[in-house]
Amino acid sequence: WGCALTDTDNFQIGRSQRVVALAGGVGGARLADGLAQMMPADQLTVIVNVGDDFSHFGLHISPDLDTVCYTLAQMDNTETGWGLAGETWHTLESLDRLGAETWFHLGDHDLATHLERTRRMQAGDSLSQVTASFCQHWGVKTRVLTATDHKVPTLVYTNEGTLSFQEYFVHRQCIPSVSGFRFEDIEHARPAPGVLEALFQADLVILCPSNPWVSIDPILAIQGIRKTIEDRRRKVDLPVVAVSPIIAGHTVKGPAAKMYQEMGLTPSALTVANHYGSLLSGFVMDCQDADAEANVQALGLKTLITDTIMRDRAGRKRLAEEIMRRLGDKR
Ligand code: FO1
Repeated sequence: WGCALTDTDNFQIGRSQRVVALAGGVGGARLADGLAQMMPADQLTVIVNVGDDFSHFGLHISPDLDTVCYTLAQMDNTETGWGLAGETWHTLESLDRLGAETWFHLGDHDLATHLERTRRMQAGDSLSQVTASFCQHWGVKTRVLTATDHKVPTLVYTNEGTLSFQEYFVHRQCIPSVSGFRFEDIEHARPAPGVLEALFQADLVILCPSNPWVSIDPILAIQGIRKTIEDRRRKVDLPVVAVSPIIAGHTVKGPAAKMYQEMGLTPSALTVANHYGSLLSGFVMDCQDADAEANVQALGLKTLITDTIMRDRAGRKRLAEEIMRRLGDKR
């Protein structure tokens, strides 16, 4: 599989290394967990995509927030990457008997999250407030921020019409051919409390190996977020590192490579590096893509070539340590 791994045991996190990670679903949650394993909790902030959020059975569902928090709380179902370990499905079975929609699998324990989040938001709490409270109850010490408290549902333009994200991703299993995306009402969205402050104070920003189109772009598109990162890149040479979610033309999980193909772009680590353009100072790619290193460096990027597949919690931590050690400084 991976390439010869450098030893990272002697790596010590820099004292003032405040890290901000931008994350979407499974890949993002896993690297966030790797970072959380190796950093003091008060030095790591994870900003999470909310474009996948939707209302289902009248419940406000935030899949990426739940995936990140469940993973950081070590409560996650490690096979699927989403939902809870040890889940039961009695409610779903009863819904099925009622002829209700069951394409989106809501587990009995997971339902508590959606019920309580919905109740609190209907009582006037923001998604940020609910997230902070849930993290406390789940014992998540890392700061998890919603990218925005505004509803910015991702719409997917496909050959079967414009689909909501979960309709495309789960109900249609990513089969329709994609031609574009829209983050609805994004022009009215503002960064959630703490987001810009975290970016202003960051010593390193990491774009996790999530889907660039529908997990990272929806965060960067929120007013002020991309600009703040770019300003600090220019003014204080802030290191901004992306981890390619595409390895040898494919993803470990999810439709990112298929989306690139359908958008007329070659799915590759180089394409991902170009996707983020001037935002980056560094790029992490898998050893299977080592042949593309020179082309990525030609974009002016520092590169880290390593085994980017996170097979277990130790693998997540190793990748996080390598990124911090090799690309974490301004040098
Ligand atoms: N993904 C699926 O492929 N099938 C499901 O039935 C499903 C249910 C589900 C329930 C709660 C939750 O938080 C996530 C869930 N996901 C499911 C994953 C979700 O669609 C994706 O994690 C994100 O939206 C994309 O990263």
